[in-house]
Amino acid sequence: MVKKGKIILGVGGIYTVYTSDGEYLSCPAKGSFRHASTSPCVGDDVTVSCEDGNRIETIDERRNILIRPHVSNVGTMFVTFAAARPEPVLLNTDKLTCIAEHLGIKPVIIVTKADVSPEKAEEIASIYRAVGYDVFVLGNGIGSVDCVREYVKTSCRDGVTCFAGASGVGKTTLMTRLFPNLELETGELSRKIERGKNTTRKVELFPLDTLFCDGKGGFIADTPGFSLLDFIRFDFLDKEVLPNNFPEFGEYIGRCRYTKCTHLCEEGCAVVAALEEGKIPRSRHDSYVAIYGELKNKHSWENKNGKGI
Ligand SMILES: Nc1nc2c(ncn2[C@@H]2O[C@H](COP(=O)(O)OP(=O)(O)OP(=O)(O)O)[C@@H](O)[C@H]2O)c(=O)[nH]1
Ligand SMILES: [Mg+2]
Ligand SMILES: [Zn+2]
Repeated sequence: MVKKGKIILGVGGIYTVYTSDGEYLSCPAKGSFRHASTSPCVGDDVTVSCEDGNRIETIDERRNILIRPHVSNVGTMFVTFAAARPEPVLLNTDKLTCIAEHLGIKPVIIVTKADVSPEKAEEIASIYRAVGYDVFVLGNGIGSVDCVREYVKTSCRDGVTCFAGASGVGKTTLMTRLFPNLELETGELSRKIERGKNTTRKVELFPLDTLFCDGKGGFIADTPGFSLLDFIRFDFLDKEVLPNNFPEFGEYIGRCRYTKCTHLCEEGCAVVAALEEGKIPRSRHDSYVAIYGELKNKHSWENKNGKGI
């Protein structure tokens, strides 16, 4: 007999699979995955054979896969950053939205710790509202966690919704406020360097039909934050397609004087003109220029290696 399900956790080669009948199976994967180019990942839809003990036999084709957080079949990414403590780095946020756009994932912006710096929180939120993204501003006593829960319940039922953001921004705190029964561990910031301490150490998916008791599918994942220092690799994209991952450039691309316009600073560039007229947020174009520079400097052999962060 075989069962279909989704990998929701993997620890030391043992995977927890949530089956289509709402059962949790704990099982290893068949040995041959060790030699194959594809090995099981949290988020994978799999077949488990149930003769002589449970074993993952096959992995369905993935819709996408992220390297960090390491999770597949993502439908929505909650790009999370704090208004302060740790200080927001918009370039990293924009790298995340780019990665999401490139992989067909819907980015949703979550600004946390608005209580610490309300003006900064609003300033940043307005940038991403201008891009056209859904934005939530939250903090102790600010914003509504109920609205986020309702959003998850109604708009995040297709695939996996995962948090992504630096350590210490408050991803687990928000997960716990959304779903108090989960009892997840949160951590203080390091007092000296005001960075998170990587409190969350694994990606674990929670089935939304168990959280909302409505049988409508979808999963949500808390994830380990990355430290700002190791968030550098960004080499899986070609610079030619980079503008497509900035949706607010969309209506201007194609209106530039030169067909090969890079939209960095050329004469007659419609994107740069829109920037100067205040129609494109400056920080977003700054990120575009910075990411373009990184992609230009990479060696061509590097860019086909991976698809994630
Ligand atoms: N003032 C304030 N503090 C917050 C808020 N959200 C989270 N914190 C605090 O920020 C610290 C880090 O929160 P976590 O939820 O553990 O952060 P995380 O993003 O899960 O961090 P990692 O698991 O390391 O990736 C904790 O001390 C939280 O209490 C907020 O909205 N306002
Ligand atoms: Mg955490
Ligand atoms: Zn241009």
